[in-house]
Amino acid sequence: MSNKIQSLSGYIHEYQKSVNEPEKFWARIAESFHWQKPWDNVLSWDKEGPHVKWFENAKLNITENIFERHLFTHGDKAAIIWEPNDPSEANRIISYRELFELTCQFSNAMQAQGVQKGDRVIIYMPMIPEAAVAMLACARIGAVHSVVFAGFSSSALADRIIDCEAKMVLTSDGNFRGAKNIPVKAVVDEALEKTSTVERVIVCKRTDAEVTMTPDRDFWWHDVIKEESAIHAAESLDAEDLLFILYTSGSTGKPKGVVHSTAGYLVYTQYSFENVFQYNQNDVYWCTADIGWITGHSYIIYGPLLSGATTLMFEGVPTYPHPGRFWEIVDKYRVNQFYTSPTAIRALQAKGLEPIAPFKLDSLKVIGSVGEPINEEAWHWYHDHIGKGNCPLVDTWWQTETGGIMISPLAGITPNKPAHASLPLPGIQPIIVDAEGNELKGNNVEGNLCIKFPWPSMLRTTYGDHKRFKETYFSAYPGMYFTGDGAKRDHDGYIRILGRVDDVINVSGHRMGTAEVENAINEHPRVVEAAVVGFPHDIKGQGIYAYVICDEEGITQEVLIDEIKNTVRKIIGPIAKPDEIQVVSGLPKTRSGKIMRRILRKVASKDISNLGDTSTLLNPEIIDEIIRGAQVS
Ligand code: 7RM
Repeated sequence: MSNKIQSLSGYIHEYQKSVNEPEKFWARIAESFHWQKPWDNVLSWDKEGPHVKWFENAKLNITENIFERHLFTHGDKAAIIWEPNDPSEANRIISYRELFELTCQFSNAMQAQGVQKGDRVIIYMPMIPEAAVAMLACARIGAVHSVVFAGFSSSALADRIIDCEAKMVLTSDGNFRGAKNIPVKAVVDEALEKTSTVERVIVCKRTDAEVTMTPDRDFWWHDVIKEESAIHAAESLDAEDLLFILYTSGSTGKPKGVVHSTAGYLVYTQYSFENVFQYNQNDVYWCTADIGWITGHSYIIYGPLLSGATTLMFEGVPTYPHPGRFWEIVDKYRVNQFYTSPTAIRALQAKGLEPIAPFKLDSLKVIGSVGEPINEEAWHWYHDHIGKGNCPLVDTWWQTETGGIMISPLAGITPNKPAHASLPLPGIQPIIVDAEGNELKGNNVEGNLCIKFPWPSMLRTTYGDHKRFKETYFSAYPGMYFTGDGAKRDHDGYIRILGRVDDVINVSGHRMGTAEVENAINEHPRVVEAAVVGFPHDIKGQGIYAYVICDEEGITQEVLIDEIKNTVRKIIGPIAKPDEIQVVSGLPKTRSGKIMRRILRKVASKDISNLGDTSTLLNPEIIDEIIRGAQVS
């Protein structure tokens, strides 16, 4: 039943099998799940499309694999432990049986409100169990969920609703996050002024904030479930039916809807969860991500629940009401596997050792990192002070597009090497290529990271735009998936991720497209042109640095900069707000009109020792002005 790898030699053996006979390998892994009808074909791969199908023509429902498959053995086991933002409020512990009933009941409610198989449902909710119920109920009835991080602005929310033509929005009256009480229903109302497809809004009561309810459109969660039974037969889905859409930023244009389908995602998230974290049946597992990101989808909800695990869901933030909050929770529930971001680690590291001192942390067996490169200093701090030197640290590299963890140590099995994502999981064939696409074989090489063979949880398309999918991921190196990351294979064959090589910046583990931030800045009426780059930031990994050309007449730079920051907050959300804005009179451009970002990146990083060749610039004199401006700002 279990597909858990037990040793390094076991890993090497499995890996070999997965590369030599991928279809046979994945068929064996997939056998442990519940299929309403088996597949005809494990993999079909059309390189030209490109089109990938896994477990073709199989029928299943992912929630049957979470609930029906486990109920007899562990119906009473805790599925979700929910810890509220405020430690003085009561927690909730929800068994598999209870979660099943809540899911069925909400499935009935959504259907009664007109949602059918294939319809898109937006989930814009805080970290409360109902958000998990919302995702699972969509999956149960075959609706396609698209979770939008509840920190995004109304216009970012509207863009996503419009792109996927959502029929329903699930939200709350408000969100508690640290000391903040955020009125999210009002954000939804504002977004819906710009959209036309949403027929129903279901509002879950959380903060008791005053909200406006639009008649015939808005309904309370507790009202719509009242009359519904807790029994619901799962919809029969095709292996390749859409499970969800999740929007993510790229180097160009608006965020794109990454599409994940049912069967492959199920198989891969469960397999990778069990193996990377080496989960044992009585363990308590905690991932601190938000369900608005892929990490929340795959490793708070689907991977753990498919494994019958107890998954902890935390509503709050690391430093509220005190900087020991994470460690207090670890001790309270005796958490065994803890998975967080380098940004959280660096922020807590900056608070010193005092906040950790009151806590034992002796239940921890595995600690994990995700979302951005973890620097060696943070790695060691995490390993020594949280893992107490005896927990394997899994540095997991993966992406929204990959659906699951691709390159990572397996806890306690793969020897730990600081700041190295290390080795690919079975079934994953990463290669490092040079600019021309030649594979750089052997060790001690550095280049761009591609994946040369399909894996079950890979994205199938970008919603409504297959051409964009092909262009974004399969055109740089035809026939291969290009990740957008640079990587190095060291002398031992261990992979180290070097970060993005495209115009994507990673701020606190959140992906931002420079073009997306530039477009938001350009919305300010006084902005003539903007160029955005990333720069190294002690806590956030990268910060956002914007160079703007503005009409400054009758306004001080200070006010202008404040206004521009607010424009970005309004258009995208607080996470995209630039850390630095420098007003300039021009931008360094090549004769073909392209902004020379390399120079802007160097100046933003305060590294002007070697600006490289600037002879092709149309306006080389601008560099001195930019350097001078950067040093005073
Ligand atoms: C899971 C997630 C993806 C981008 C990716 C990388 C960066 C993620 C690591 C990492 C170094 C890691 N999905 N990234 N994990 N870089 N080491 N362990 O974060 O779609 O939001 O971001 O994040 O650049 O391309 S994501």
